[in-house]
Amino acid sequence: MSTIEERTARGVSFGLTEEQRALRELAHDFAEREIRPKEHEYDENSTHPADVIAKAHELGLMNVHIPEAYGGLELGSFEGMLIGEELAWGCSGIGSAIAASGLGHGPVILAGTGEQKREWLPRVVEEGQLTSFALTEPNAGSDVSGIQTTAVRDGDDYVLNGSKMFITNAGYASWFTVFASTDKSKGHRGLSAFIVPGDVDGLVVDKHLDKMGQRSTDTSSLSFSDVRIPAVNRLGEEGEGFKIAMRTLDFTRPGTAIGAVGVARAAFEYAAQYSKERVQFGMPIAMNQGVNFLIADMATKIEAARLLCWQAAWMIDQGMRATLQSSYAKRFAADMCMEVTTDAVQVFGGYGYMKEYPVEKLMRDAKLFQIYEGTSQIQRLVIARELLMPRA
Ligand code: COS
Repeated sequence: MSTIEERTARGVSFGLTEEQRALRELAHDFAEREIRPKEHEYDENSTHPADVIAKAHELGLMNVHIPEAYGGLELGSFEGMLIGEELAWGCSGIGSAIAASGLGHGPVILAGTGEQKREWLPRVVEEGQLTSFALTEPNAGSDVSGIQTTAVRDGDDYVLNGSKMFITNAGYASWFTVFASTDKSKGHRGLSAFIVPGDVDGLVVDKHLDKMGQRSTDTSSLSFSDVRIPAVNRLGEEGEGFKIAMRTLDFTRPGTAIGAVGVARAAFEYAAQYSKERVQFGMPIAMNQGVNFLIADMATKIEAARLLCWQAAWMIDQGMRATLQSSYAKRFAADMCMEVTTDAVQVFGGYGYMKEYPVEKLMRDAKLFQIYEGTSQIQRLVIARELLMPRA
């Protein structure tokens, strides 16, 4: 038998260090004080939470993976889990607005040259610039290789034409990572990634989209008409865009999955509390097995999803390839969140269906986890391929 210390030294431990506990507490207090009081108003009006984002930036709760060399905190993926769960527990619309900037500049951290990192990352740290990940198009969602936006080389520049859809924070981003085709005949091997400043001529944020849930995250469509950017803004070589996108998503999917855990936990807490207060047939409904088994299942699923997220994050922090584990986490946590929030509405009965009670919003917010950053079906596709036809 090994001692706890020995097991920890080998790298298997569910305990948090003092610093990790303090970080989680900081994020939780922030969610309670700054996010929860605004979540309903911002959801109702679909307000971009600029004030909350500014405070999160000030406290060091966003853009946390930027390396120290560029002014960042260089926190691990695991630390991102601790923050992400709490912010989404506060409100996943506001939490996503904060987290999505990490997706926007993730490709620069992963694939940028030293010069590109020096140019673009310190602005995020010092000025709190928001960044945005422009991959999806009206006709290319799950099928990334079907991207139709083009980038044509013209001397020392590229000229971009096309459109993007469902782009998070697009209306407020200072710059974008944009994926475009530099050679349509090559399919996914013809895609390339570019850093595109938000104020460049020909780039238009077309429309703020009116969503069912996570309404305080801005989601907009974009169009590019002869947008000219210098060739030095290309990330990686021509044709490497698809792999840059996939590697970015491998890193960010556990971060999205942990948001689902935060939402489910909020729903569970409301439902558990309500089940102890609501009296029917002369006793709290929590005394009914039909209800308390629901509560037990909700809690169990939340724990399981968190562990999958932590596992994927731990692997990423060890420098291991975590495509399979990221998709396990994203698939399970997103579907779990939909189930748990639906059950929370059930525990509240008729009241749960009313906007006046908190679980209605959580159920709307939950749905998006099954769609963005790869649908639950795409996660299953990745899982099946990784298990049955593993890449070298
Ligand atoms: N890391 C590195 N390389 C990867 C990779 C990964 N995670 N996944 C795939 N690749 C490589 C493959 O090895 C293959 O390489 P070669 O060109 O050398 O053969 C190439 O990329 C193409 O891979 P694949 O054949 O699997 O591509 P598909 O077109 O079948 O698409 C899916 C793969 C469906 C998984 C991909 O398009 C996807 O993730 N879609 C969902 C997109 C998404 O999440 N959108 C949300 C936008 S952000 S809100």
